[in-house]
Amino acid sequence: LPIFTPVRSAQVTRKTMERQQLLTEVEREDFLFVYHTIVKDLLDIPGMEDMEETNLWMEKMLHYNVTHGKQIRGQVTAMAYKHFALGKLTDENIRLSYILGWCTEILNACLVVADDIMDESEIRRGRQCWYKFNNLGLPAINDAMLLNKYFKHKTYYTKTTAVMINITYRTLFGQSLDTRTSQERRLETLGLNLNELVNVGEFRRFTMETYTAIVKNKTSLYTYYLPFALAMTMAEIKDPTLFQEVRNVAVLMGHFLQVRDDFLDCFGDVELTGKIGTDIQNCKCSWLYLVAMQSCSSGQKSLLIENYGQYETEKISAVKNLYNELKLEDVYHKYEEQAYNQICTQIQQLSDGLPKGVFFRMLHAYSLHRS
Ligand code: DMA
Ligand code: MG
Ligand code: MG
Ligand code: MG
Repeated sequence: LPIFTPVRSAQVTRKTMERQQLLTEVEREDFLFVYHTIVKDLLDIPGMEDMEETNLWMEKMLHYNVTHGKQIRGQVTAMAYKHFALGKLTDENIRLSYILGWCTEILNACLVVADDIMDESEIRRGRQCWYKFNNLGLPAINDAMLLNKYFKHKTYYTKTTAVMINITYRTLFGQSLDTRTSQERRLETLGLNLNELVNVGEFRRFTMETYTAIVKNKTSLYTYYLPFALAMTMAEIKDPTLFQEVRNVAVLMGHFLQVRDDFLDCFGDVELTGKIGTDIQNCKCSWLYLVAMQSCSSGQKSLLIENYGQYETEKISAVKNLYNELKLEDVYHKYEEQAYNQICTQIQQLSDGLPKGVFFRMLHAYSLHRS
């Protein structure tokens, strides 16, 4: 089994991150080259000759949002396709799998641009969030255009499009539940007497069950299931049990990733995560908050409820201090080790037809960043 490396900011250097590559350097060059060709297609729309300046702006917008991540989803789509294609592995099919990979990256870019608006974030990947400049544009760039252009005559066209749409929907539903859960919680906190709240115990929606549903939909399916499902669909894998196995392990891996993301929102080093946390003031149904609520005294509980979901710096600090008092960093590291081992066991137990190595590499590639 791969060696377990806990996420402690001091221990994780850029070098460690660089070692966790997916495609080889040469393959990554080709992958990027394909990006430049499809961007031309996306922007070169007949009848838009009068919009040259806007086209240039769109191109800039795409580069800003699509190419600056680690491209894990896109690379995994390509790697998984190489595994599944067997006799069908031609240069042309590899190029098409790269295009599918870029579809997952463009989808991710759309999702994070919108997510940063919803979460009122300031920076992403170490740079200003896109909506701070201009929130228009990206959602108009449609994966459907790419799929239609390159895949419409392929036998697997309808299915890949359906997978893309289905998983996009699931993600938007997850984001909707995520946002509404926070909004309702905030309203409840403001509208109800504090003692009453503490006596009532948990709020209706702030439970681990809700958390699991949010995370499965907003993170796991598009991050871990989509790249494999697209590759398998392109390779015309028919066995539904294989898709189900991938889905199951994707849900576990996504949960692990989001718990880490929630942890880093508060405890992460901005230099390494490239973003500044907003979960506390945004009243997020975060793993840290749920664990804190489970393990604190009734006095600490009122303090937490009183200070959570508000913008004042002192209130945010009060929540962070309480997280420290409750030693949530240790609780997280225990969770991480146990969940990591469980995921490794699950990957080992996957059917022989599935690319275990790609799952492991993907698990490790996300050791720090999510984007
Ligand atoms: C976001 O969860 C999920 C999607 C679909 C982008 P999040 O808001 O915790 O992500 P981040 O911490 O990257 O903003
Ligand atoms: Mg966010
Ligand atoms: Mg969010
Ligand atoms: Mg987050």
